Amino acid sequence: MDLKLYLQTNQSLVDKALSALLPGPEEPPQRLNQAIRHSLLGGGKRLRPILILACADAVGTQREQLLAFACGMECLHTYSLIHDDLPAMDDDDLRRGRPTCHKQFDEATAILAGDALLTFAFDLASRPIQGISADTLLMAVRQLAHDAGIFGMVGGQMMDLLAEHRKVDLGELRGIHRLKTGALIRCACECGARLGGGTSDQIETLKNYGAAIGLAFQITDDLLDVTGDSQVMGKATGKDEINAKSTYPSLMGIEGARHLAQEQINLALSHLESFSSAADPLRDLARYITERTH
Ligand code: GRG
Repeated sequence: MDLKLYLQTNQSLVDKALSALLPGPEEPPQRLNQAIRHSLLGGGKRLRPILILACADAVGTQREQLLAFACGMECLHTYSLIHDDLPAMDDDDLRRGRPTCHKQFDEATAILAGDALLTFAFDLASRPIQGISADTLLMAVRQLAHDAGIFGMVGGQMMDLLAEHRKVDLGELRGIHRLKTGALIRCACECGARLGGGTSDQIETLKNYGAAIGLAFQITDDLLDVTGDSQVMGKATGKDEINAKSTYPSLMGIEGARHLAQEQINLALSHLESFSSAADPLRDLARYITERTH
């Protein structure tokens, strides 16, 4: 399988759907809609929506039906990036190779763009899906709310902020990232499998696959902050060291962190053993997680 082509095709599928689902840039309030489009349509790997589609494919469904839900997941992810970039949090100037939302517009607009994307995410995620019962859809929407909020990403972000300028051990670091980064990636896999009509065994297995790649993704993110090229990544690098942040490379060394990431990829691949070649994109995506350069 040509993963580059697979990613390009699916990124463009998600990009087109997002652009069509969002209010246009000239629709009022124009400033809000332009800020949303600036952040949402300005690049991004679209990993989470692609995982939703790939997990649905692995259990066998009409993936087009899941596009609105997948776009909702990307809206939610983008809201988290906009808010994370604000001066009160990471205070970043560059995201996805463009000025961050508050730099391009202003802080109030960026806060509102994030809020609007968070709520629009649930508008999109709760749209009816042909062949999927309202109960099943409700379970997926509830999962998304759970993993995005107190018990997932937002909770993890709070723990991460509280851990700044203090050395944390590997156990605590893993706990933080299981929520901050891992919850949404795991949720994408679980929801893709559920809305794709998977059996409860398949849903559980793909959730475990998601947990493993989620950890590998965060470790790679930490590694890229040390070894990555800010030009290629479209954002600042070297920030963890400046902020004296505990990361996988700072706690285990670069080689130790690479080894742990590889272990998680192997674990993820082992979760796919019972799946047919329909899960090949998931196998390639797992490998891509640690090989990516941005
Ligand atoms: C502000 C509620 C709130 C949460 C923020 C996701 C997050 C929590 C912060 C982002 C900071 C960060 C660098 C986290 C590490 C992993 C991560 C989520 C990276 C960005 O995701 P990618 O690489 O980004 O999928 P693209 O731009 O490709 O979508």
